Amino acid sequence: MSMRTTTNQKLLAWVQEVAELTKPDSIEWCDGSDQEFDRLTKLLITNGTLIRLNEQKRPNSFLARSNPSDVARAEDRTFICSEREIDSGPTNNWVDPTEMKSTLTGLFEGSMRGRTMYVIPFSMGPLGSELSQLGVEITDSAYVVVNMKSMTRMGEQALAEIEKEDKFVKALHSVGSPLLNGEVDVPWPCNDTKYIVQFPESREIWSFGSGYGGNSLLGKKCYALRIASAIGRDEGWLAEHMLILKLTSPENTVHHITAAFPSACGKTNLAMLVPTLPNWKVETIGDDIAWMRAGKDGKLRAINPEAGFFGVAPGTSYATNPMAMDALKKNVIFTNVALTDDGDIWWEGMDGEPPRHAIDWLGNDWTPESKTKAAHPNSRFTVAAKQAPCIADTWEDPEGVVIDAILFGGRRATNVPLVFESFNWQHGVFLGATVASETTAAAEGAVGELRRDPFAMLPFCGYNMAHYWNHWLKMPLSGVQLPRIYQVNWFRKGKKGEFLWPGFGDNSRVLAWIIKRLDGSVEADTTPLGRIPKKSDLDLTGLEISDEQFKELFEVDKSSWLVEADLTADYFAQFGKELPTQMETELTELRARLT
Ligand code: TSX
Ligand code: MN
Repeated sequence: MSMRTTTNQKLLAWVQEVAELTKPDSIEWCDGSDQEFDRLTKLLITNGTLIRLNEQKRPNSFLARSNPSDVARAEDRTFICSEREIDSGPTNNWVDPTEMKSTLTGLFEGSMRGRTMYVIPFSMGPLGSELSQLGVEITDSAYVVVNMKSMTRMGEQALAEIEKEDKFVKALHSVGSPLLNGEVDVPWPCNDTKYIVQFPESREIWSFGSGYGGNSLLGKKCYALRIASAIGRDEGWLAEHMLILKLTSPENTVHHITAAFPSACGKTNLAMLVPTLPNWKVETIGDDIAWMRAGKDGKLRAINPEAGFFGVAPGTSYATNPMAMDALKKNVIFTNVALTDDGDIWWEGMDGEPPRHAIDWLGNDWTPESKTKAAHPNSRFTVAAKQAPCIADTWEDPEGVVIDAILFGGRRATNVPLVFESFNWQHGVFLGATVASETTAAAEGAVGELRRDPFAMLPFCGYNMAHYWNHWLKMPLSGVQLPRIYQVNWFRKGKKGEFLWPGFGDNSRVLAWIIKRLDGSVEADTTPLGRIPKKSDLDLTGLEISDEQFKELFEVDKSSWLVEADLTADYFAQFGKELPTQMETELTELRARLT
């Protein structure tokens, strides 16, 4: 066990302050070593939190089953506590920071009794990179510690950086389940009262009551998106909910693309794409978050602040994402997937036949005849990015990679073409601001309704969404060389409800067209929405896509787009006078192009 503490007075004082408030039995400073990981996984197995998987089939891998009430991020319990309510904005929950601190102090009072308090120094981004940011998570969950080892650069070296820089984000987490009077622990401690709170001005995170994912691995959504977006606003850079991929053409030209998609659009699949176009190659820089700023060369450069993938398991297969499947062969923590009789894991959508029998995510017997799902739909894998065979050798470049194009996409059965190019930066920002998915199940609201997810940042923007759009609109003023912006839609359907585009590896055809546009080697056709490919420029070799199908894929129905423009006006209205006038201008110009 590491006995090191720190020479950093700020950190030492904060750890002491938190310990006095939360009253843990003991304090451990995490060093991020393999020995620490082994010790904590053994402890978690003893406690029933983790099950060790079959060492032959899935070496050094584990299954956790959460409390059934703690299976996802808690958006209605997520708060942006800025000093002024207007700086949180209409799409975030807001409480006055002083009031919230007082509520949280009450909840954290004695919340770690009977538990160990872990101090996790971490770096978001490669250690020592000028684009990276430091943090310390204090948590009473050993499950959080072992997940943070894959998801961030944590431990000894991060602590050394913190001591050098004397600057870090304070991220405090408690499952909110003290063990009083020698009470025995449960496998997944949590609390029905949950608070996921960001203080953007003081750059602090307080999370209470949940052990799951983005609620508890505070480097990810809370820091790398909510807090970092506020830092980026103040410092002139971008913290985005975007994958980063490296694309190499048959001629060996290299481009980098970032892409923002709402959930359930297959972001990780795109980040790890295996192109069907011969001799094209996609390599992964990141699958979820991009931090972007002007490099010394004046180009927009991006890093992936994370060190691992926390991916949705169901639907991941050799058919949809072979690279992810190969990354998951060893050293994985699975949460809420099914356990097979041979000590391996299974989830819906995996290749081949379902197992004849399994233990489902609730710990109950399951067979293919069961009416329930074996794996929770939001079940996850946690794995180090370096294990993916498709990881780019430049993924940890401290300078970041030059971004050539930005993609926005949603899940749209209607209206939105397979791909189109924005006319300019401002128009591209309008595309990002209006991104939506069409609801597909009654549970999501009326079927076919537009659910807006601007920049895929709706639950992740640490300040007023309208101010965030303004921040994007101001980017050209910095003089940075900006990428072109595209909208894509893999999900358009034909009249019979069939997908018009094969998607997956064939999306490389769309990426290849984008590269031709960037190189200036092809003209495009202009529509009211933006610029679309000429049929001869989109490489459809080997696909059976008729002229009729192509037309349907790219059709712009003016009357339904005028209806959509009205919906956009309604959606913009909630931002009141904070809405940048450029967004009004773009909507007016769209309507003019449609009439
Ligand atoms: O991830 C997806 N991508 C991006 C891949 C790089 N999915 C899965 C979304 C849920 C996470 C897709 N689903 C994509 C896609 O491009 N496209 C579709 C829709 C689709 C589904 C199945 C088929 C075609 C399209 N075809 C057959 O089933 C044979
Ligand atoms: Mn995400």
